Amino acid sequence: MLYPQQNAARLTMSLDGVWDFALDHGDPAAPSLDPAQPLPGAETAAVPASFNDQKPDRAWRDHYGWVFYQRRITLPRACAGQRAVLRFGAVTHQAKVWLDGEFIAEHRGGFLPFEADLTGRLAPGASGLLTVAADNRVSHGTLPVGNEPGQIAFFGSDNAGIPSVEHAKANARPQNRPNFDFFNYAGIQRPVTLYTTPAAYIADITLVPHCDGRVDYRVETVGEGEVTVEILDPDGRPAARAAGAAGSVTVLQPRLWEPWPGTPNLYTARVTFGEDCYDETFGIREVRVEGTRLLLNGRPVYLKGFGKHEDSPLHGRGFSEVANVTDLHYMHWFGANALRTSHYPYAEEFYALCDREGILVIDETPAVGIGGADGDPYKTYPLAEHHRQVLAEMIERDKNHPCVVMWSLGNEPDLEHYPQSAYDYWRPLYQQAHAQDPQDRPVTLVCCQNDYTKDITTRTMDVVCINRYYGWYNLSGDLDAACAALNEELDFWQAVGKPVVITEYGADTVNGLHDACGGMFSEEYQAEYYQRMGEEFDKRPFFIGEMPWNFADFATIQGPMRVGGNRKGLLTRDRRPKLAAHTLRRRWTAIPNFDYKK
Ligand code: GCB
Repeated sequence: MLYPQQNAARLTMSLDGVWDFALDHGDPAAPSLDPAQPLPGAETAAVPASFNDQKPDRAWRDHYGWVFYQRRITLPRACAGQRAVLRFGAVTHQAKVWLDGEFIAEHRGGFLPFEADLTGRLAPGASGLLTVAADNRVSHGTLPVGNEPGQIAFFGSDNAGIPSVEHAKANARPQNRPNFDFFNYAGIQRPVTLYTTPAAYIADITLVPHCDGRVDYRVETVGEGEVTVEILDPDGRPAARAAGAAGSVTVLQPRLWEPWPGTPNLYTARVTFGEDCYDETFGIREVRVEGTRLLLNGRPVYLKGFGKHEDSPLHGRGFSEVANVTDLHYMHWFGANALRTSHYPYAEEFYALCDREGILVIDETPAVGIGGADGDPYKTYPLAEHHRQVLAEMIERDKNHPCVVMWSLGNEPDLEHYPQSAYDYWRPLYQQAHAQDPQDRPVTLVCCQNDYTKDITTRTMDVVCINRYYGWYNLSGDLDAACAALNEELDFWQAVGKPVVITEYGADTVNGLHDACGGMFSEEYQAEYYQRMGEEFDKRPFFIGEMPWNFADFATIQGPMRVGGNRKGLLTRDRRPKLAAHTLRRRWTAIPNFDYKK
């Protein structure tokens, strides 16, 4: 799916701004306000953003079910003869859209884009009433997963004996019970755009670059016309040309895309088709796994970076370009080169930024929270089809980004209690990712701290990604014991013979809390924790990446272990470094991207 682009053939009109807004207090089974009428008692909400924090009111913050957004839109007369499309970057978690009361689109999954074709529905020069309903409910049938109403569930607490945030809310008023540790922000969280294309148009572009300069391409079109493709080099100079909807072009002396502080060289495929044109940016780079190494452009790369969230004050999970740019500049400050889009696909604009800033991305589906206290989730949760859909949509959306070097099928599902069921569920998703991705990137699944000897799924991934909290949720405060347990586990993975990345490890840290003895929650503990863990990672050649949890403090559901959210950030939520940020910065600025582990 192409990102909306303003160019010589296409017009983009932002619909972001202040919209009318109303909570729907009706039965959440279906939206109950009349989409053809002005919203009764409408308030205001900014788009894009999560609605939850935009008013100091528990009714907004803790709402359960549908909310409505509304505004008028106009298609300029200048768009006559063009195709007009309405595009939502993401509406969380489920959306229904009406124009003048006519139902025009719906979408499940709160972190991926969808469109509605307005051609013929909205005449050039006319305006209409656009109404969007968004449902924030999470359940066994959504990704991310929520606990069902009435069900007693303790998030994480039954999982290998790790105590975590308590979410037992059975028999309480209808409310979301997320089975995940981030605030269930919702609403129109990403940009809304009205864009045009010529009537015959370019529908999609697929690019598969190779380090020898060959670029395989495929252009999907609708209508009559001829396709041409011109490749522009990173300086904007013509580098190769081809005609036809599919084929190969070769760039001489290709300038490869490399992570920061190398040069993330970006080429452009300038595609024309009749009246239409589109510039797709790409990088020439290859990624593959060989033995216990992850090879980028044929060289063993070491991942230094973070598990993150889309989370910032005021915006909630809403798209914030300034937060994204600031975060990537902080990544450079840390000497980091990688991140995981924990625990959902991020806004498209973020990947474009990572392409440009040279950040390696593990791109994750919103499959978090599969498992709990109530039996085999793979037999009882109605998820498989939806999971296939979001994986397909994510790969479709992100397939051309050079920054994306791995797909993550999900985060911390139950892999231990029903090992065969788990394998049977995840295997087809692994195969789907490989079959669907034109660049055939490595595929992983991020596994929870568990009895790794029982888990038969993680070891079948291309890269083993482990979340481990030795020294925090277990062996709390005892870093000697934590290092010993980590080493015991690493012996196990060494025998498996795959590359291993630690995709989460960390310690909640209250900024400003100091302790001469380095007790838990203090800045000293966090700093010592990362120092000690790093020393252990360095002893293992197959250990090819470290991603502290988390880049910054972030909002969560309320719980006895969350003091104003999850405090494992290396930065505070308003992006100020804690003591350990300097520890990591010293470590990472001394670790090269390539050949750190041979
Ligand atoms: C995890 C989860 C992450 C949590 C983290 C924690 O394992 O993947 O979503 O936030 O632990 O801090 O408990």
